[in-house]
Amino acid sequence: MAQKRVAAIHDISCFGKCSLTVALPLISAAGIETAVIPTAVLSTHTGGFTGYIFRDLSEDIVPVARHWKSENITVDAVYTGYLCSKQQIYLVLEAARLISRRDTLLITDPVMADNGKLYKGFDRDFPDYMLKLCAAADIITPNITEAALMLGVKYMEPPYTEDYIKTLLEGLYVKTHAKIVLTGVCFDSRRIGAAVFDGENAAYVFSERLDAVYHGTGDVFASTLIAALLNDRSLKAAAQIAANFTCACIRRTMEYDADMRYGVNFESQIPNLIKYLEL
Ligand code: PXL
Repeated sequence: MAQKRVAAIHDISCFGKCSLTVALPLISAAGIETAVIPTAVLSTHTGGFTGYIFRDLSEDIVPVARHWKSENITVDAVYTGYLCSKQQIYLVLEAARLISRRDTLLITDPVMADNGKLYKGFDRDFPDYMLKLCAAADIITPNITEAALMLGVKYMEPPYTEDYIKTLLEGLYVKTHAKIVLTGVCFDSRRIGAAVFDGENAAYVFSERLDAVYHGTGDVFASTLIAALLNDRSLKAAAQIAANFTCACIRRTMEYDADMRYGVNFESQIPNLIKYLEL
């Protein structure tokens, strides 16, 4: 069988493991070719560093895809993450269209917010635009904040009720018709994980809830989910692998005095990812 290929469309944050510097090693380690379309280059991500330099690559997004198309290069999945402007939403939709076949999956992580707040640099109406991209996607992986912002529903602090989680899942399904993997779901202080919704049934996957927060764990989760999906796991099984792997990365990082802005030590856990995937 031919090797599967993903196009990862995110920024490159040169320091502070997230977006492409997470997606590329993790998906590649799982045996999947990972082509990239960088949306911007930043000296660091925007979460806690000051004075970062930023180069917008918007004008190259569609030409890269057009070139691939002229070379008959298509992909099995398009994985979109952090996008830095409303205009990039439209550019990414066009790029995805150019490099997709009928069976290509569009997986959108609507990276823009956490802990009830939009990330630095986004206008208040950015979630309305991200919702358009989610409506074109087959699978979306919002966290609770992103789901609440796209729906205009009040953000709640954890622990959650199952009613609140179902309101988010059903609301997003009505607006996107995508399968949903909602992250950051927790009903008690011991476990955290994700809700998986296909429009009919909600299933939950959990791992241990650890008392530490690091940047980029959403990208670790989504990249691992895609790595598992393209290795023929069901969405629920892929979400369980992603939850376990993300937890293992956090646990390893907690062993030393790590700066939360620097991201997690996922490199040490790559052998475990390969084991979870039975590669
Ligand atoms: O991990 C998400 C992310 C990706 N890229 C950039 C970011 C963030 C979150 O803050 O700033 C540039």
